[in-house]
Amino acid sequence: MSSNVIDLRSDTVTKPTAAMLQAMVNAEVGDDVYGEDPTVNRLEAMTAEMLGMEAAVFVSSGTMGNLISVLSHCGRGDEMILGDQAHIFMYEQGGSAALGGVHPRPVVNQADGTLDLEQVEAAIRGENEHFPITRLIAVENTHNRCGGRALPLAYMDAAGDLAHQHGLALHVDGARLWNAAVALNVSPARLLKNADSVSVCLSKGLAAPVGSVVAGNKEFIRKARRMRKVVGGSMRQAGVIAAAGIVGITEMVERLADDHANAKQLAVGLARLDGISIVPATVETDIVIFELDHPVLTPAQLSASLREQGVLLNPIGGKRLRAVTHYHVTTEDIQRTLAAFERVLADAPQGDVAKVHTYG
Ligand code: TLP
Repeated sequence: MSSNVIDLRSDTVTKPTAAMLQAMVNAEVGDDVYGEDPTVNRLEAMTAEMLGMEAAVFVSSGTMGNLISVLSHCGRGDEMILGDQAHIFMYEQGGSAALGGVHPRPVVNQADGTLDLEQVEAAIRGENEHFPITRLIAVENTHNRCGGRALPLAYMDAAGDLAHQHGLALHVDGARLWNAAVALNVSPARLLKNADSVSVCLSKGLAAPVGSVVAGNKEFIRKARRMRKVVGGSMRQAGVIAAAGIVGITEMVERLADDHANAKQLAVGLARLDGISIVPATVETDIVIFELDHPVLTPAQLSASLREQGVLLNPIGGKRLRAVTHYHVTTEDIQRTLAAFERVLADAPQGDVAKVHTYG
């Protein structure tokens, strides 16, 4: 991306750091299907330790991490309870249903990204031949579509307790668990104390080019490795990319606090603009979701006009748009972004909606 474009579409757009590129060049590699890639082995061991889990497996993406986790917990016809705004439910092509026959049971996500645990408990199936068998509860931390909210420690503990009381497993879509840990000032391992599995991404805020890690107990990871193989996800000299992941988990976690501060600054600035609504206090990490309430401009038009000003961000349905801060976004970029918003909103026609909608 040219240095004067501010790309707020996602933290997935981050490019590897110089240290990552160096580590990739120097990576010791081997055939990982034989368990012989020392760099992959190191990434898996280090990540498992950071997450307080017995074992881990390196996968190509967050989507694959969630998929093989769900397929390792659930068989065909089993049910998984998850949020109606969960990435697994919204954005993964229903892969666990399509490929694994796992039945999703969505519960409405609350604004803070949590699921009401009473509703979750009510959704757990009793013994009855009409019903699928509930096996899994999945939560997302931080919660993407709920604006990057960090699910609090007490909630994570309670969700695990509830799952275990009913003989279920708790999976955490921790694509941005690192952000949650930094925002809550608690270790990732502590956040996951009651979780049975987690998928964490290396390729979002941590800026590694590729990859996610799934962690859990040894037996779960044994199954997850099998599932990775069946979905075609086993890699060979993957140490080349794992090396960047190691730099990510060792050097790039603490700095996420800078992304959070920039996101907050963006939210505070946006809240001052007519036609934009957002409550800055709800911005806890790197994701800023706001609503456009303008007589004429649609989110798609706002996004297109901002693009002309060198600012990229995504409409995400209804009146909502999403901006995500990351390693390549500076505090000065936030000021430039806010200035671009001001220009676009000032230039937008203020005509009445009825007239605009009469043609076409
Ligand atoms: N999310 C992407 C898009 O798919 C929406 C983004 O730009 O935020 N879990 C969560 C919570 C995610 O936000 C994502 C990516 C994933 C899983 C999937 O990760 P990848 O893209 O590596 O498959």
